[in-house]
Amino acid sequence: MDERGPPPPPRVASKSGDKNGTSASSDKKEKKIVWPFGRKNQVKDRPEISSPVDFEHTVHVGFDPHTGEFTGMPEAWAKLLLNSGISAAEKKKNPQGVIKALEFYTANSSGIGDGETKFMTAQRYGGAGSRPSLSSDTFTPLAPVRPAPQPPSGESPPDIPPRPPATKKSDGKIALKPPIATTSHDASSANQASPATEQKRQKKPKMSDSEVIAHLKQIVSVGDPTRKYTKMEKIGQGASGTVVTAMEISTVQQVAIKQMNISQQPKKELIINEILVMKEIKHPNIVNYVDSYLVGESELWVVMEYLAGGSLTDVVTETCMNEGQIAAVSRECLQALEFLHANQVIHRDIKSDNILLGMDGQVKLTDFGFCAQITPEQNKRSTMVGTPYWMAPEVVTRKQYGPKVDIWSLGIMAIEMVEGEPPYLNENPLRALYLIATNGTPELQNPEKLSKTFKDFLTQCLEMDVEKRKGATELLQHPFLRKSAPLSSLTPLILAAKEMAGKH
Ligand code: G5X
Repeated sequence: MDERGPPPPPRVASKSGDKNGTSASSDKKEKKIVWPFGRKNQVKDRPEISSPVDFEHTVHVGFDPHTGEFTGMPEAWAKLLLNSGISAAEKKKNPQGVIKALEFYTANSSGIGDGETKFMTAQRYGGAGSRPSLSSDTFTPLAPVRPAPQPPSGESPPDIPPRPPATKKSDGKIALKPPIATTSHDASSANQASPATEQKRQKKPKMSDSEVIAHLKQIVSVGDPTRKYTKMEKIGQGASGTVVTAMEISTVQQVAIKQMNISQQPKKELIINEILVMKEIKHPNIVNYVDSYLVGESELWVVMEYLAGGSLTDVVTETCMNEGQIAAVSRECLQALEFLHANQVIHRDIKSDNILLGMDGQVKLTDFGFCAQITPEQNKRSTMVGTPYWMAPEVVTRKQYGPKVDIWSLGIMAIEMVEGEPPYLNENPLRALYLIATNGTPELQNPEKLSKTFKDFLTQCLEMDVEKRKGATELLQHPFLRKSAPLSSLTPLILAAKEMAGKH
């Protein structure tokens, strides 16, 4: 039953080889190179640079395969690139990937979509980045990275192995501001991205505070929630607001309340969307919407059920899960996704931070702040939304995408459950984006430690070809899920994670 072995050594591709990303040796292990931009041909070692690509007309950035230099690159981009740790060989291998990563990165940080960090739990995104370089003028950010690893502090509940610090190490690194949502035009016809088209795309007029409030007035409850709820205690804080626990006076039930300042929301449509969608949705694997209120001049409070077990992030960073437990969590998440996708909702920010646990092992998907409602006619989106490390390649490379982006992210989350963190978390964020776009399906640190059926499950989730990637319903039939342990087997993990957290 116990499959947790010793700590896996660092990942070759993203961690050990090239920690600072300055040497050119980092691509030696990358065998599977997929050209993610339209044509699906394999790129060999020898760079095969096709110059007449669309974006050249708009961006005017060229690449000279002989010098290995980009031409006509904006100074800000050149600066970022210089510090990115993307090697010369990598530039040659996938110059378009570099451009895509830069487009993505700058679009998400320099005001185009304006920075929208939303809620993130302080537990995970604690420390300040220690990597220098990226905080240039052009880069606003940069926030949240995981907290510094703690030395193993001895005893933890009997049979729960603490996650060894080696695999927890992701401190002091600069991470992309988690979740981002930039362009406002979903399903826009523009598939080619460039600073030029990007500017155009987002010309869609933003909703003003008063428009948003007028709209919200029609959907929220009337009244003063401070008369209904008491004992508010903060449990989370992010750029877009605060999450508190509270007690409903009439029922003595505990709830969670997400308190958002409307004027500080970069994408105000999304908060309306979150309420409209969640009002309609009820599922045992989804955190239940309870109520919402306008409070004071411009605050929106969203009341929801409270889960006391904390997030799956706490568990994956502090403990080692076995395959039975991973299968159980995966199944519960897939049930949520099957339901959402059947109801034409894409979550778009699946990651362990957004999986909440009940003390007896319930698993519930939360934070629909970035979800999208699709229709049969408009079933594709192109907004860049999500958290980079979990993003499907089709999102990073800015193609049109659908519900299967959630399946990819679930695959990345399954890697979190194995390794404690998503691939490339320690990379310079620009390089991480490049690697997602270039490498496609990430490699495991210690594949030999996983069962064949689990690896197959991961392969199905992390399939580059969206058409071939399985949907939630199909994946629920996967043999790996038959390994599921009872949900009650999660309780010791939750307790162990809480205990560990108490020590640091
Ligand atoms: N333990 C919940 C949310 C869910 C559907 C509309 C966002 C946090 C944090 C957060 C902690 C909770 C909630 C309940 C626990 C959050 C949301 C959401 C919705 C209905 C609202 C953030 N960042 N929680 N129990 N934690 O710390 O989209």
